Amino acid sequence: MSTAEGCLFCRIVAGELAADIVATTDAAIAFRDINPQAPVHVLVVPREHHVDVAQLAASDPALLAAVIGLAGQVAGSEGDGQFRLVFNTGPEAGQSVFHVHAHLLAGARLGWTPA
Ligand code: D5M
Repeated sequence: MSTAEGCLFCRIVAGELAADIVATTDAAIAFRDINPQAPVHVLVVPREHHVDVAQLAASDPALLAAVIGLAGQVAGSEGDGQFRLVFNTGPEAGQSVFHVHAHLLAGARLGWTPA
């Protein structure tokens, strides 16, 4: 399994840092965002280190599908199955942790004002 030294989410995956974990699979884990932007705000993270969604899609599309599948599962267990997924990709898009993660947002009627 590929990990990156000093990566915050690799440390959560490894159990070195605490997180509010809501679901796990062999491929990915889901935990609550520390700074929630919606009633349900869960991060879905592949266990293996990949920098962003574009790199993950290019190198392991099945793993990306596993991340999205877990997000759908959590959306069903945390709410009514309606949800938004956001992959911030690059600093200008708001990415601050460079281990790919899907933001699963749900639990309310969501606005649409990214800029
Ligand atoms: O999203 C990175 C997200 O990660 C941001 O919404 C805060 C969240 N975050 C940072 N540290 C933690 C811990 N320790 N637990 C849970 N959530 C965390 P980005 O799209 O990269 O800006």
